[in-house]
Amino acid sequence: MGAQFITLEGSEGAGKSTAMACITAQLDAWQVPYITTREPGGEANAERIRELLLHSDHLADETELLLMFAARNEHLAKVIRPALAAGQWVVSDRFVDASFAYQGQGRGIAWSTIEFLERWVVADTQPDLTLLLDVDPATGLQRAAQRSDKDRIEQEDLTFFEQIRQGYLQRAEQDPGRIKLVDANQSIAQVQAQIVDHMKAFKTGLEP
Ligand code: Z5A
Repeated sequence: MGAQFITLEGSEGAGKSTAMACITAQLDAWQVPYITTREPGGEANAERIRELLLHSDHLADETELLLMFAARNEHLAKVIRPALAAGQWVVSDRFVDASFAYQGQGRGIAWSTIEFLERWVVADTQPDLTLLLDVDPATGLQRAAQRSDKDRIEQEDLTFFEQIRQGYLQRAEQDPGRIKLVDANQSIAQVQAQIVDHMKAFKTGLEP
């Protein structure tokens, strides 16, 4: 069983942090070597770009998209590809699907533009499994409201996060083999049970 690339996606307040803990507990149980990482960020230069992305006063939508891919390129070159090549599984909190959902559906940038960047930057380093936490945007925003300091993207309104959800669902429809939907409106225990089921099914699919 070779190293696998797993990504976690979802809109605001979907519960990614909780889900990440559940995924790593499963990997620990299987005793596979892995690293966890995140986007935007996951590498020194990419983390500096993250700062710019989340805490600048204003960014043009196109700049936002290009910075996401600039950070992703650093992340892929210095963290993701070397880890996979060394036999480590990689679990990333967000990856390229987020660009389609946020910059594509949310900001209104043509998917064909993002697909071009995806072909160039991501190339064949596509995730093997993506768990998409799908939550009703109003519920997600309510959960996230518990957080005190919202970054630039988190300050967007409900309509924006409804678009994000549609973007993610459209992506899932295009690639149902890779992107597995998790109903994140349910309780934490139920969400975790769904994640474990998807992980087990994924591993079974890898076995000879
Ligand atoms: N972004 C982008 O635009 N384009 C891109 O290409 C990429 C990213 C890669 C930073 O991401 C921003 O970058 C993000 C998208 C954009 N902006 N937004 N919005 P981030 O992943 O670092 O930030 P985040 O989206 O704000 O996620 P988060 O803080 O890591 O996690 P979360 O999923 O929103 O939620 P959480 O912290 O795990 O949970 C929120 C609360 O809900 C917490 O109190 C939990 O205990 C609670 N919770 C969780 N699950 C449940 C259930 N099932 N029931 C009840 N309560 C729950």
